[in-house]
Amino acid sequence: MLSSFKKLTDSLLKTRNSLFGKLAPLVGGRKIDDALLDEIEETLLGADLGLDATGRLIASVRERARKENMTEGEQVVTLLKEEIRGILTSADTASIWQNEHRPVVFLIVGVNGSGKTTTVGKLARLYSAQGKKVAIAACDTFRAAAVEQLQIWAERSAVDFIRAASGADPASVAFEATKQAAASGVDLLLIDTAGRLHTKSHLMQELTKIRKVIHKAKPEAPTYSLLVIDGATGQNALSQVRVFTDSVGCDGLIVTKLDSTAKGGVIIAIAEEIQAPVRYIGVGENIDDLQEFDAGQFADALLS
Ligand SMILES: Nc1nc2c(ncn2[C@@H]2O[C@H](COP(=O)(O)OP(=O)(O)O)[C@@H](O)[C@H]2O)c(=O)[nH]1
Ligand SMILES: [Mg+2]
Repeated sequence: MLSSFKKLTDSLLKTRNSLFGKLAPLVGGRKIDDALLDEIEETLLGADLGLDATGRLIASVRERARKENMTEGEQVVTLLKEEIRGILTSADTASIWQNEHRPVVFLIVGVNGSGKTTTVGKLARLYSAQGKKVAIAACDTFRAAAVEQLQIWAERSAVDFIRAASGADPASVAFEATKQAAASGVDLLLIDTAGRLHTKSHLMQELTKIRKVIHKAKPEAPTYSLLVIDGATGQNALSQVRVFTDSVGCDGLIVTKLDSTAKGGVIIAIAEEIQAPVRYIGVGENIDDLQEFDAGQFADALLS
């Protein structure tokens, strides 16, 4: 089996190519000057680091190069590595389990196709393998196929599956699922929801309602709204986070499909501009391809 770091490094290949694959030839044999910094800035923006993080990185590189009397272009790469490590922070996801109340509820939200259902399946595997009693509930009640897709994931990890009659109101499914999970000693209840465009306000209100009824069903249950973002979304990720945060709150992000995009640098933009931490990352389509986000490992994988 691949080590998780090797898996991460492999999955970030495209992003590494768009970032360090471009930086290395750029700085080779050059002196650090305004022209070089401008070109580096363009490369960072092109790798989806976003305006804020890019601005901050270029400013610190300029400042440190001056203070530390650096003149050689190659030295910029080392500086950037250190500064990017400074921007990324790890969430203390392990502390979720320190709350003694059960079930812990993960409400999985996001736009269509971002990877919610797949991520629910992966989370079920991750935590059932750690000995936790996991249940999955399907609040994506619009499509029968969506419920079946989820049931298959539940079977793969042999976890409980709480299903609703098709066409049932998503909030009532969430309410019943939370009650059932609490009554049957479930440690982790994963609630999958239908994809929704963050621009459709009635759908966003439905999420607010789902969050409310979970609280009503079990007020002490530690509940986390986790927003799933397709890593290939690039800068649009930031506006998705803002809108979802307004309706349902955002206690963490899950960035998926890092294995198939060159835009993984968006995690740096997110870390710079967004309060909510990245908690998990998707690094492939298989059930084991989910990792707890580790900022140090990510920076190392990205920049090596
Ligand atoms: N390569 C890759 N594909 C992923 C990942 N996560 C999800 N997918 C794929 O993205 C597509 C949509 O996933 P799905 O979970 O149905 O999205 P949902 O509409 O948000 O529930 C599927 O084809 C998944 O296999 C990932 O981390 N890496
Ligand atoms: Mg789905």
